[in-house]
Amino acid sequence: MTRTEFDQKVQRLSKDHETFLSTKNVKVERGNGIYQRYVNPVVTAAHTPLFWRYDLNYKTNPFLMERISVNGTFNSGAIEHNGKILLLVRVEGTDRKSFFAVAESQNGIDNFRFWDYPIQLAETSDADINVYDMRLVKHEDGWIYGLFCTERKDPNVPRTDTSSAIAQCGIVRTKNLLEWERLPDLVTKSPQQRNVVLHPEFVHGKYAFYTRPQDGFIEAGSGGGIGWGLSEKIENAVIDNETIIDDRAYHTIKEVKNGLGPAPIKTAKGWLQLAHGVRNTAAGLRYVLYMFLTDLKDPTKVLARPGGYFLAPDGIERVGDVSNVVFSNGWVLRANGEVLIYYGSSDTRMHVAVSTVDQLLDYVLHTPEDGLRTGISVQQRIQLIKKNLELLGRK
Ligand code: M1P
Repeated sequence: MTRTEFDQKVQRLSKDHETFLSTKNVKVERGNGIYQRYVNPVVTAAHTPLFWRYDLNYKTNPFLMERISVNGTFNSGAIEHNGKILLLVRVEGTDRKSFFAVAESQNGIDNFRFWDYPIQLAETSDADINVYDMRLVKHEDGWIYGLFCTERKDPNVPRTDTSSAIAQCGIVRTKNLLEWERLPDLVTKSPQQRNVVLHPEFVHGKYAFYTRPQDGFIEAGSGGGIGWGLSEKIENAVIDNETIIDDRAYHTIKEVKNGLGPAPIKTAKGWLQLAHGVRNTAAGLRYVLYMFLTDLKDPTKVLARPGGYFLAPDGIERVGDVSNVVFSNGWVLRANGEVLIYYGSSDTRMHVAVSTVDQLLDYVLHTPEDGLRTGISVQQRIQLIKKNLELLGRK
């Protein structure tokens, strides 16, 4: 490639990238009345800046190759900050390492653009091998916290086992999303912790955490379920007692495991909770999202548990690096009551679904609970059919 051809190709790449970033997102035509999906993913690997991937110098990259490619952009924390919607994206390189980077949009639906630099996370004395799935929460103590999974190789397995890892909860805090202070990792009695979320308010004057204790890195074992624990401090957070507030259960959408999504949203009727549930199938694990409502004063008390899934992989969402997965660790409540629900699909890309607090409360309060057996499911449906047929003048 000549210098001129190189320059022309860079110009073309930049122009195409700009066109791609400014593409307007449109609503999926038919919805389910609970939320509104959008046609395009909101953040993909192709949204990352060209200068993150290409060496743009003709002398050192005469073939204009992508030098350090990006594999996926998914499982993002979310926050409204200074009137903008910010996603704290899990960006994964082709080397399998994830890192965090902020992508910003005015409306939260399209036009997400990454800030120039990813976050340079400080390490503890035990360096993270991989980090992912940050939950952002504005706590009533005035800080914005980021709780994420930090993964390190399990030192207690035979040398030949090159896969076993230990997952724990890392904690950072910031006021501006630019400078981050790393705090010591959360200490609990569980050998594995993923999907840890900080409750936005003090409970009994303490920091309150949603946890997900597990025996193994993949297998819940004797652990599992969404747990809850209190810590006196956040600077050296320790949970002595963990209780399970939402367990996994046989023949449900959370048969194998579950975990809380983003920090809950406070409403007049309780804390709206979004979580993921996992079951095993012949095609592998299937991850779906589900919701429940907890008591305002006692967030460990579940007030409503709609049965079944709230959102499952659909269309393109079904396919990716880890197929048949939807996972959410970020949502934003806007001043007008709108809720922007961000979810990653198949560990590859980010999407948005839009709802309102009123719709979500209606959903959690009026969807029948899982009766845990077919007979009850049929009765629930027959009740609905009868009511409707009476309304339609048919018996
Ligand atoms: O690959 C699916 C998901 O697996 C993990 O979730 P969980 O801890 O509930 O099994 C996480 O690694 C998550 O990032 C990933 O999307």
